[in-house]
Amino acid sequence: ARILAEISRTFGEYLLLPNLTDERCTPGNIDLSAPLVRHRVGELAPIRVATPLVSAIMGAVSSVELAIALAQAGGISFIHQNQPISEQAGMVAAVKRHKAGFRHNDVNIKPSATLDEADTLFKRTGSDVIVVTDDGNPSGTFLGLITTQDFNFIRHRRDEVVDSRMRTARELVTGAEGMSLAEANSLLWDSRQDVLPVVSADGRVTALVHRRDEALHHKFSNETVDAAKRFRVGAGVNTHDYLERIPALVEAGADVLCLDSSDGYSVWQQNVLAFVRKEYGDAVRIGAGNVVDGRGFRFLADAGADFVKVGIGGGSICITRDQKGIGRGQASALAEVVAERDAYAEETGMYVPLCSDGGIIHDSHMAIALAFGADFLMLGRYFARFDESPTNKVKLAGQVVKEYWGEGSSRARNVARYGQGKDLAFEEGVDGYVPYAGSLYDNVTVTLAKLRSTMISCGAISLRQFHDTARLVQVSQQTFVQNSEEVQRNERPTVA
Ligand code: MZP
Repeated sequence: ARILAEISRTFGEYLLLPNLTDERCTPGNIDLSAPLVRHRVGELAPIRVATPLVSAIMGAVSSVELAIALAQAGGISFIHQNQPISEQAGMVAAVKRHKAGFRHNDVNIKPSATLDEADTLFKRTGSDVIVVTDDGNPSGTFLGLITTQDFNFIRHRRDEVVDSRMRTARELVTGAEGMSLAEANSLLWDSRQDVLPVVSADGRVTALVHRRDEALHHKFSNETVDAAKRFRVGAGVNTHDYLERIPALVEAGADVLCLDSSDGYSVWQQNVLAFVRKEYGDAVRIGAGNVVDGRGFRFLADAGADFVKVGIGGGSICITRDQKGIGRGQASALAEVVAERDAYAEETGMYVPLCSDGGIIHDSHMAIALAFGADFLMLGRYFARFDESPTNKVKLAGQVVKEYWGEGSSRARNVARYGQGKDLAFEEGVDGYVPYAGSLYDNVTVTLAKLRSTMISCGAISLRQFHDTARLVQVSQQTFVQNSEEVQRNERPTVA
């Protein structure tokens, strides 16, 4: 064996140093969009995400509900492949059936309604926005909008009627069909509104563009506002049944696929990538992985992977390092693969984005991973804590928690990912609980605010700039041990 001169390091071992913060560095100016798939250097990727977060290809994480919520927040989910093809395709189709345009028909109110009535309507519909029309019917003339945000602001004046509030919204918001998403984007920013109504010539609201929907397309898009826009969703595939699974997922409308394996440096992945290119050319996009070094990256990039996923053994539920002795600290893995991605781009003119997968314990680790050069992040534990994840919420020792298990646990028995032959001879994942944290949208909003704030301190207004200019230092062993103990107590999944 050859012993490499490296100490394998993880995210918690690094801190960022501030760079000069200048006038450009305001939260509204921070662009968190990222390329999802390969593209020529200097061009824009054909698929981008407005938010650099994707949810893990795991049964305990990526449900239909979570996929919709994450798409609204500007990221993308990957529906897991450890289930019959028809069921996975059904989940993909269920996400695609939902319209990104907001349904407004059941959330109308008259200007003479009281704020109490508006509150009841918000609660009953779970909606973030109420359309005010002259007669309270969807067919009535559009007068204004109230958002939950406005409502929270005026909550202490409950005896007032809707009228006084919605006038502000009416002044600030205008919209029309045929407006480009770039125009919608600037209007949303300029008006500081979360919602833009699309109004037909006769004054009726035909759709609403929510800031969250808009985030899907971001300012690069030339598309026009369209009430029937579909949410984006990804899907995991494996190297066993891909001849049947891939066509079914493509048919169901999956926007992007990803090979799901703990070790992607294999001819099996090369075969699948070759199949996709031969069968679909560039019409079907597929990521591959996972790898932890430059060799693995180059192999998959050469084989045609649209993005490459980095990480072995760093997942919060993962025991691969204990069971098999394989893995690498996520920070060290990223550092090497990032250097290889950049060298590859230089040599070939082709930029193959990197996804850092697993091991994000604190929100600050997201900033560290992106500073290291990851294009976007795959998260399991983070999303498993939210209402939208598919698992049970239970009370454990007085604390509300949600179930979370690894794909290599005996509960999941993901044989395509972890099996030896036809079965799972030993476990590579644990079955446990994570602290319940509430809704995805609320949590992602806070997480992104932190990320923007970090980038402001580091003087970067885009992720590309953050990659290029971030400066990282290593913390002392003592600090690291202290942090790890805290993390162990509060953040790691509790094993059942
Ligand atoms: P985390 O966000 O919970 O730290 O890590 C999620 C990642 O862990 C997944 O995207 C996947 O790569 C990996 N994973 C999933 N199941 C297992 C396992 O059972 C695992 N060992 O390591």
